[in-house]
Amino acid sequence: MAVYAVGDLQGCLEPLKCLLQNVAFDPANDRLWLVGDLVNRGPSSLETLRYLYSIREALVCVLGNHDLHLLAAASNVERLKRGDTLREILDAPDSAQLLHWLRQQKLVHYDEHRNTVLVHAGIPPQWSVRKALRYAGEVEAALRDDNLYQPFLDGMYGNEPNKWDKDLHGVTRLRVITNYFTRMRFCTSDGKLDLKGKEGADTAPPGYAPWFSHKERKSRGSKIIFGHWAALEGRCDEPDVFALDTGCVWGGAMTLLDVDSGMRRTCKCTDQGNVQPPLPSNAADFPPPPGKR
Ligand SMILES: [Mn+2]
Repeated sequence: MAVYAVGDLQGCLEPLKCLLQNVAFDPANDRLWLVGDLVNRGPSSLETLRYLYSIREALVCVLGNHDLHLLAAASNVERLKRGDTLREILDAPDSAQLLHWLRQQKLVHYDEHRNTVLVHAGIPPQWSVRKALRYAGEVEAALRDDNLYQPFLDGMYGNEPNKWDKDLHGVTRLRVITNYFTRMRFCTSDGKLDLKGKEGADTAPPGYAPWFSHKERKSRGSKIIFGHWAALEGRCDEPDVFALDTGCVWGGAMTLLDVDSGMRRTCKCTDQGNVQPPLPSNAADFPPPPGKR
């Protein structure tokens, strides 16, 4: 059994299929871990979700901000924004089934045997993996609970409070937890969030740093696989932290990581929505072919 992790799909189904074909992925034996942002902005959000549902027994998914945005839009908490490609999901005859499945997914997954964490944005420096799992569980329970679901979505949006406090309660508490796991890039060493910056790791505001680079980070010692931060272009200086969002939907590539060997592969969206032929395993190190950028 092989375990593969793939970066943000954002409704790009063809490069995902290219990658899975490339490694001869077998849903009956292998496992596919997804870092979230399964849908939105890309050309095939509905077909992506349907495909994932069809292989759901082989998947481990964590939710990203775009997945939560879809749930919020479906519950009339948020309107669709310009550039969103979620309408086709909301209008689909199997919408309820797909959204119900999405609600059952986690915010943080931990593989004990591999000592490896899967999360969309990251783990804040002040939390151990154990604590992160406990707090993620609070949001996961709210997503699954018919009584808590709507109040959670109603209160989910907002940048405040910008820092964790264990005495927070209700939807305010769930909002901070959700922001850490699905939106964080820069924060202070004690977990104060800056949710504005989206550029590269060297663009942190004074006093802030990428969540993974704080010396005091309590999740050190475990491997962490994450997405969300396309401006990193898949690069992260921390040896046990794996950045997988390589901006497929923005004209970059989709990245697959063999979790046990560390081997990476990429497939790229082309302008026609087609896919390049399979690339060698170290393809991320090769420059793009002429005329593709
Ligand atoms: Mn994201």
